[in-house]
Amino acid sequence: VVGPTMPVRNPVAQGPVNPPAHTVDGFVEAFLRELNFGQGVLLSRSTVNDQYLALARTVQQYLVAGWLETGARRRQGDRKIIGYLSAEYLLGRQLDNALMATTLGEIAEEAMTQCGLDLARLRAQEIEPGLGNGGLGRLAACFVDSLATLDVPCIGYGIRYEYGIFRQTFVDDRQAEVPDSWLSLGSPWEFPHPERQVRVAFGGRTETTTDEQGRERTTWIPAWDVLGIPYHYMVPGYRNGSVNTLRLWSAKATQAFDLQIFNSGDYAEAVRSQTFAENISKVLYPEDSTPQGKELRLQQQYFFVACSLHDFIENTLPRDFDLRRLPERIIFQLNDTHPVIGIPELMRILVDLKGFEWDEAWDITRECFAYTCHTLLPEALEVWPVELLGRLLPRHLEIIYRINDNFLDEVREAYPGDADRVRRMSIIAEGPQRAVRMAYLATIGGSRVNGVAELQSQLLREKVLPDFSELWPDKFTNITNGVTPRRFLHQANPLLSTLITEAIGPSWVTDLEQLRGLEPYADDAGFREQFQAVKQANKERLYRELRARDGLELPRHAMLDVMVKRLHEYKRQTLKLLHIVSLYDDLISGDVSPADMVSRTFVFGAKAAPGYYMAKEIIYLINSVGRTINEDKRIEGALSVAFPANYNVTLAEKVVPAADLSEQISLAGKEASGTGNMKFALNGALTIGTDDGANVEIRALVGDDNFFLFGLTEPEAEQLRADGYDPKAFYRSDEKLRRTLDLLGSGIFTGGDASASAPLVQNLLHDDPFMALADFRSYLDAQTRVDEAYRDSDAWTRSAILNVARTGFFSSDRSMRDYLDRVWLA
Ligand code: CJB
Repeated sequence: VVGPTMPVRNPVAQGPVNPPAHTVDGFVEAFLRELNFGQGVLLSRSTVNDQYLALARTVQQYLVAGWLETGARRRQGDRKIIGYLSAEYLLGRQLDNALMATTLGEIAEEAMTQCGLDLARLRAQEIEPGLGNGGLGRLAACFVDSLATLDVPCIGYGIRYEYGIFRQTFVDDRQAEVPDSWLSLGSPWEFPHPERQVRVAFGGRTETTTDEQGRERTTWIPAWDVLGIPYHYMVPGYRNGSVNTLRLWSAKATQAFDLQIFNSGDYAEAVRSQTFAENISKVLYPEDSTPQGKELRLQQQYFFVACSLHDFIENTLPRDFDLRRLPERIIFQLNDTHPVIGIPELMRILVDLKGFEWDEAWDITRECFAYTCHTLLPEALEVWPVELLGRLLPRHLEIIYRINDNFLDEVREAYPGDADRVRRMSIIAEGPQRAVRMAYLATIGGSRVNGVAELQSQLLREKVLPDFSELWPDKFTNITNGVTPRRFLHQANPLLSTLITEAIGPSWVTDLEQLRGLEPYADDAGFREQFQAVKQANKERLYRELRARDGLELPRHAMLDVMVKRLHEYKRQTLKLLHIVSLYDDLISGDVSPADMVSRTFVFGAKAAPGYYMAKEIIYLINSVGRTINEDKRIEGALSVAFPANYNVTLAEKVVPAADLSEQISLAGKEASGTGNMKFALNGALTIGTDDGANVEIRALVGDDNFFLFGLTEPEAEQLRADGYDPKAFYRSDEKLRRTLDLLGSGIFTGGDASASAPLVQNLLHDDPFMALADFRSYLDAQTRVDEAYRDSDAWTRSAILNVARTGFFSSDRSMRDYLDRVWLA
């Protein structure tokens, strides 16, 4: 037990107290202090959870000084702040990241050993905050990491969901969802600030009056409100002492319960309004790309945006700040359409609450927002029924109407007599149910619009928002996504990281283009051998993990062929499945003997939105096919399939470094960017992929020889659709495809019940919306090229090294610099 004396500080001291000494002894002492005084237990009586919580708090002590110092520095300066508005942050575990940022890894390891504890065990105790669905949420997490590392002032704003993305389990091969109670064992990484609560109103009506000067003033008289409580999280930069803030909002009822009703004995009724209000931040919508038109989702969006704007204007800006200069101090980046309601909210603040004239407020507002579009799927562009928006946010709807009226006047002026264009460009979609097109509002109300990879940005201009890009060509730009090299290479792949550092020195971690320096090593036999040994060690680490986590037994030596991402038809896990079935067919029909086949282990990881029927059927069939193949002794282990449940960031950190082959096989023109594709290439997997999303740029950088391209291009796919795509025709004309689909539909994978595979098989034969059958032949041919390449392990390793060396472009540090140049400081 640490002694009771605490150093007494001068109460007028302005700076933070010093962190514990950066030594094993200093760490041990701080840890025991946290355990004793924070958790209230003795080491000898403590649970693993106590130890983890104390450890997390200890590491934080080292970060807090930098955080307070960064905050003070930011407040003194007048640099523009990036207000990143995102409904999702898929952060992954915090402890490892904090240890890495503070260089405390070895000290913590030794300190725990001295306490008789195992750091790895404590690490494993952390439940990752799964406050996002997939790519979009993970991108936000990479971006805030990079901004802190670049020492750029940023506040990440979002929602502190009480339950994050559901935990996936499999029951009889089908997905079942379990709530993700990530907070249940305590949450050491957050700092709640209930005293900084913000009141957010909803519903009601508006009233317009005329003041003495004859000016109209509108007041919103809401019907109900909730409180937003901010929780602060530290976002440490990489070893630069700079620590930014993530501010996530939690909803709380304005009144805990109705005492009178409670006293009358109706307990359920007494807490009804509390439950209603607090539902707002209860759970993350488990939708990816397909917005659910749920009232609660709109409430969530307005809730966190209103809290964030209020927080910035009232609490972050200096008192009496002249709001005409707002664009000098803030740019709110809209991470997809989810926070777009912020545009009318800022107009409401400026016009209704601060007394600005409309035009001046509009000029300010437009400078304060920029919009990133992450999709090409029309169904993923959010629209809100006018009726719903008007009921929930009546004043905002009026503001949107006025924005639209003014904008359409501009269109009429630019294109006289073109009524059709006016209709097309209106924020309000007419029809049986009038609706507000949030992407249009974002484009009109923002200073810049960007896509997330070259191809998608081009298609965004040409197909999704063509009228807008014609009207304002300069508003549109591309910023190709990136991933943080800290988490996804340095931390997730320590062996490769060490190998790289030995070759080219350590500064690649914050300057990823330096990986170019590895190119000559691709021709160095000794280096290739080391590289292969790293890959093999990473595979074995993954297999150990899958054995412990999922009870899976996988062969040590096989090509590791990986497809991990959300389950979506456009991503075409089905095409991967057809490939596996076709190889199985080769084996059981005797066309190929197991000894002649390149052994492969297929790893899937994918969650399906709970309401997405076809996606869940696909999961069921992957599991059924996998089970059948794994149990079939005839094929002598030539193929095996692993589908660990609940793929998340933590598992990704083990999967990505182990992969040989990265499957990026979406139908061209559908995947906006992909970021998994970048993580795999950076960790030395070769990609088999279509000409889609950021694959295009990956291929251009790594070179055709180091990438397996297949499939229709976007214009070809469009042409095929225009000509009347008939999947049956492909089925009839390609014998291998016919055998494969027939085998999949035969019932041999589903306990003899052919009807169990019918939903997917029939869908492919009769509809196949993402043209898996059209690309099947080309995909199989590319997989044959993969086999050939893999047989020459030296050449394969050479390609793998070149993938690492040439993908430094995909650092999110570079993405952030691009945003600074083209959007935020442009
Ligand atoms: N994306 O994860 C989502 N959710 C959406 O609702 C829309 C798009 C993904 O965003 C990633 C980050 O930009 C992209 O890499 C990915 O292609 C896209 O599907």
